[in-house]
Amino acid sequence: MRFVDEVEIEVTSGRGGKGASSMRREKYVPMGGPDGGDGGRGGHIVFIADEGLGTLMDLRTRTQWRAGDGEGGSKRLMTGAQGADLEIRVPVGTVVRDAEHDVVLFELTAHGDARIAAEGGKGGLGNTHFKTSTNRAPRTTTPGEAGKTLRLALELRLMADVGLLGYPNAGKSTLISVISAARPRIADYPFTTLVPNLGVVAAGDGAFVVADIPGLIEGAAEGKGLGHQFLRHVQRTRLLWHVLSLAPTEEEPVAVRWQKLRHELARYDEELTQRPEILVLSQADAAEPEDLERAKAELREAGAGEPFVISAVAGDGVDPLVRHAWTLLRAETVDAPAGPAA
Ligand SMILES: Nc1nc2c(ncn2[C@@H]2O[C@H](COP(=O)(O)OP(=O)(O)OP(=O)(O)O)[C@@H](O)[C@H]2O)c(=O)[nH]1
Ligand SMILES: [Mg+2]
Repeated sequence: MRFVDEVEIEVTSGRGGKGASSMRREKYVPMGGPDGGDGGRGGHIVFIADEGLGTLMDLRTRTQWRAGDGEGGSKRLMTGAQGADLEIRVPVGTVVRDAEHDVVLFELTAHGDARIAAEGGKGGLGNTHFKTSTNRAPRTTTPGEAGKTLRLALELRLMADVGLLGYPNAGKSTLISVISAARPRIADYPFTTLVPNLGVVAAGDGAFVVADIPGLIEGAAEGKGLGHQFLRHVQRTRLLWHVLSLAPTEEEPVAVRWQKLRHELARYDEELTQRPEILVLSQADAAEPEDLERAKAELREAGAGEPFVISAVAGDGVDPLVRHAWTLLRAETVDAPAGPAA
């Protein structure tokens, strides 16, 4: 599965207006000479990065885009009006590719970045340009240049804000399935999730993206289980949710599992252990109250943070977890780390 949002559109820049053919006519000026103005240029197709947009979804409903045509020139050297540029707003991080020739044209990397994908055709020349010593009254003009039509593939690499970590069966996929529209496979055997899933979680007046990856086990660095290979998907996340199950079937104490998984993280990338981490005690409905208290005490003793306690199945504790993540992400107290693309 690729974490990209992709859409193909066709754009056409505006045609240039044609040059005018006109002779100056004024009282007492018998041979006024040519005064036909140039045509206006056609409108450009412009892409603008807008941080208010998170996906390319809006572009799916419209596949043809046209900028305005330039107007023809007129007498008295009047240049025709420019065709209106067409602005297409896209999320920051959108890569624009010429789909026909499969070349990247540009990438919009910051809010407000604007790039022209297709220039409008040049306006034609009015007859004034063709005046020579031997031809003082030319009628020649040129038409405006045609607009350009391009097939463009827009690509946006979705970046997850939150990375889900945990042992197999911790309940990661169940959690993402109750907070987003993602429908990953869920089952009571380890390694149900074989490829990462992304879920978009609505929160407050916005949304954030959560990446669910296959469970990790001790020895992942040596390739045990599915190994580390999917951790690269959480490298660019800003926040980690470390999910620890309270189910009585877990053999090891919660704090031991916490430490082992942190150790595996460090072996993959030390920097990941510095990432803000939210502990999530899951499957609380399956635990006795004293087991929950013991788990919390263990984590405290091990120096872990205060956990959020949830039951994804019952829906308990999930909203506060989502709200908390949103507050952190929103406040940008957690910075986007640099790192290889997820
Ligand atoms: N009782 C209870 N069971 C849960 C809860 N959340 C998940 N489970 C069960 O735990 C098992 C594992 O859930 P998954 O969501 O597949 O776990 P995972 O962490 O994605 O597992 P892997 O993909 O194998 O790493 C399933 O049988 C779920 O039904 C919960 O809140 N309460
Ligand atoms: Mg799973």
